[in-house]
Amino acid sequence: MVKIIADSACDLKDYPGIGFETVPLTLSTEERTYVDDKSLNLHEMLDYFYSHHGKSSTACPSTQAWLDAFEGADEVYVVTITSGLSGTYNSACVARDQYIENHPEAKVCVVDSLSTGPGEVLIIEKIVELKNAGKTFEEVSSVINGYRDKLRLFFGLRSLHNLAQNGRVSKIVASAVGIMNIRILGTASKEGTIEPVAKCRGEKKLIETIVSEFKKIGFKGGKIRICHVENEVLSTAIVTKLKEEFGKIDIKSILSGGLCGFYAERGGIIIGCECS
Ligand code: X90
Repeated sequence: MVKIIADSACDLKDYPGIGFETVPLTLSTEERTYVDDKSLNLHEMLDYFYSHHGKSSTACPSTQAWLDAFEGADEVYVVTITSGLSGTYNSACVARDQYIENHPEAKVCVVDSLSTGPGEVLIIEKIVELKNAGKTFEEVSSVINGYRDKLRLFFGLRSLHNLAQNGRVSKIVASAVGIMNIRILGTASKEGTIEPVAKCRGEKKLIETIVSEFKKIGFKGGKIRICHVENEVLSTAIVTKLKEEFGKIDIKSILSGGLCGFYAERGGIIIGCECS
């Protein structure tokens, strides 16, 4: 049996027609823990974290959680959030080694997305496409990292509070935002870490800057996936603008899951695109 397994930072709940599962990260304060699975209520979770003034943190899936998801499969593809910001990739690799030790006939390929959310989605969709075209494990694993390297990720955030509090971005970078109406536009570096690109006053300016970044990287109309944190208005505006600029493109937008919602924060948006 073939399984495609991603951590919950991919924001997908289901992927019909293929053996797809997600393994949750968790989000905690000293008094409460949220498991980022299908049952999570994003709105309630965000309300809780905004009303909580103590420390909050996140944790990657345990090796055992990955092993439980692998169970029953003899061909596994794992897609994780960037190893530059999370221990998730590492725990998946430990699980892969253990699984192969106990199931010597099984094949497991772990892909470090060097990205999150929509970047993971593009990789998952590519694996599905290759499997549906009848590609073998060896064929898929030999091309998937090359595909990953052609992806780019951008994000527009209203606040970097949770990223800074958890040491994922420097306090100096974070202090530039949080001021009324300022949005920070950032990108994933080649190493899968956060790189600030520009500060934008208002969402109109943010959209314009996204379009000019897309032009700068030589975007030619590849696939685009977006996740938003309760900001349907912004995601719709971005979809409209990108179609206007680049013509007919395959572009889809979804609501974020818990992990990206917590870090991108309310109003935030994350955009992944193919860029060859
Ligand atoms: O292991 C853990 O506890 C998870 C830590 C994840 C930390 C960062 C998540 C970022 C999500 C923010 C904007 C996108 C930045 C992506 C750059 C590669 C969303």
